[in-house]
Amino acid sequence: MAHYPNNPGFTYALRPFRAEVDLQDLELEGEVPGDLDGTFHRVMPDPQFSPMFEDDQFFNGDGMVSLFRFKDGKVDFKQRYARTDKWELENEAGKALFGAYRNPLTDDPSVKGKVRGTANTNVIVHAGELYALKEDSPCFLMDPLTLESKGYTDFGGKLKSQTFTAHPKIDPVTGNFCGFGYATTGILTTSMSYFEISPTGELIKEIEFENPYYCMMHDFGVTEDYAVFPVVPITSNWDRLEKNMPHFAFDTTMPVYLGVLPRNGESKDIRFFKAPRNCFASHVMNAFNDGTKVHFDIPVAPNNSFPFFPDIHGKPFNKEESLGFLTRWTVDMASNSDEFEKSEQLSQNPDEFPRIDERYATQPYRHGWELVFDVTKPYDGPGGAFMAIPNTLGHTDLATGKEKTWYAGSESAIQECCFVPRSADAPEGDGYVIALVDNHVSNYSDLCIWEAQHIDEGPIGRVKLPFRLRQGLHGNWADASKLPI
Ligand code: V55
Ligand code: FE
Repeated sequence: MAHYPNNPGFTYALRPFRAEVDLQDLELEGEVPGDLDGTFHRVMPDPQFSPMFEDDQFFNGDGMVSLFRFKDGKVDFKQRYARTDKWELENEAGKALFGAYRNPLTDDPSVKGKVRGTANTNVIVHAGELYALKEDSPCFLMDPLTLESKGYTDFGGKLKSQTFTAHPKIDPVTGNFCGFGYATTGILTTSMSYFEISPTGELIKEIEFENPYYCMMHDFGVTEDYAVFPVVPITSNWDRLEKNMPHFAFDTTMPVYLGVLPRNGESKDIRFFKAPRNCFASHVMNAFNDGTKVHFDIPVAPNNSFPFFPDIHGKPFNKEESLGFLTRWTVDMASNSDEFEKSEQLSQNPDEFPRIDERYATQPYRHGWELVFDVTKPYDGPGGAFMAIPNTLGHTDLATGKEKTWYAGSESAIQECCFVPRSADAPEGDGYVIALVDNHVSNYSDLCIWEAQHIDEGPIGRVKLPFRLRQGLHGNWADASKLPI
């Protein structure tokens, strides 16, 4: 009998969910805007079987994709596993065959050489397909409406990169899907690739280059003219994998860089600018350029934010230093200096999971939304908090510097939010913000809806699930015009 590990990674708020679901016409409360016509897809790691190792990483779970379909004031719900090669092989065997996170040395010999991807990090509609993404593997395709799995794609044999980021950007001017891969030629390698995929799904460019050192490059920035790569020392090596230590570890002694590549350039054009100090950074809010000056907005913490990726020199996790604040890094491609021009803190609240009005991706912009960790507020969930809880939603007006927040209460955590424009041509930031709010005591999740610029007034409506979902990662709204209907 397979029992999940009896530890905080698999119990209480993180108990696996594992159920595929079909529900028509979810219960609604308050106002659910009747003219919203589109989909919200999101994904959570949700291990199909008990993992091989008790201390398995949250990031190692199989991707379970949820779909909220909004139309005519009603919301339907569907949930399916991304039936990756890994999922199929393990489903056939009735047990886990793949071992530790990013460590093929720990796999059952029967799956040697198989794609280890879980498609558990982000889901986004492009060219009529749902791309289900995990940064260590190729792009996995699903049907956006039925959630039927279609398998991995290499874009007709054209994409050289063996890996595909979970944090692509869609250029609102060209409609191109901008992505990258790291460790593109094999695990732990420093090879990188920047690529663009047309609105009809054709690979139209790929630029390969080298990173200064191997690191978890989880997200990046795209501006009108440049692709921007944060090099942060969440690193690894073969010795760690041979000893079955956690794949990644944080190194406080290594430099942080910002790599900038002209989108119309070639490998040799990349420049790496050195940050003023070592720091942790993960999710990018937005980036834009003013001529050769490149602005890159990202929550930055003075130290490691991931307790499950230990300090490489063995220092204990520092909860206070793990909190990040939205920061603007500026570098100049015309400068002779290889250092940052400026680093400016933009937020007073510890935040992560930044989002924008995606119609302003790559462009100067005004509005950002994020999850805030208000550590001054209590948490009354079962099992207690072993990490800071994203208990508050935030809105940052970058024009005025004003911030608004909404606290979810002591029993709840908020999942990553998503901006939905009121209409295709509404001004920037005019619309709604949606996010799952999980009550860890009553064990229900509501997909809450806020007026995007008045989140402090609380949700205007709730789409109610008859259960609580597991903590997830990322998701996106797709207008009906983008769906294969
Ligand atoms: C992240 C998440 C991942 C992963 C690597 O948030 C980095 C960061 C859900 O999987 O594999
Ligand atoms: Fe992410």
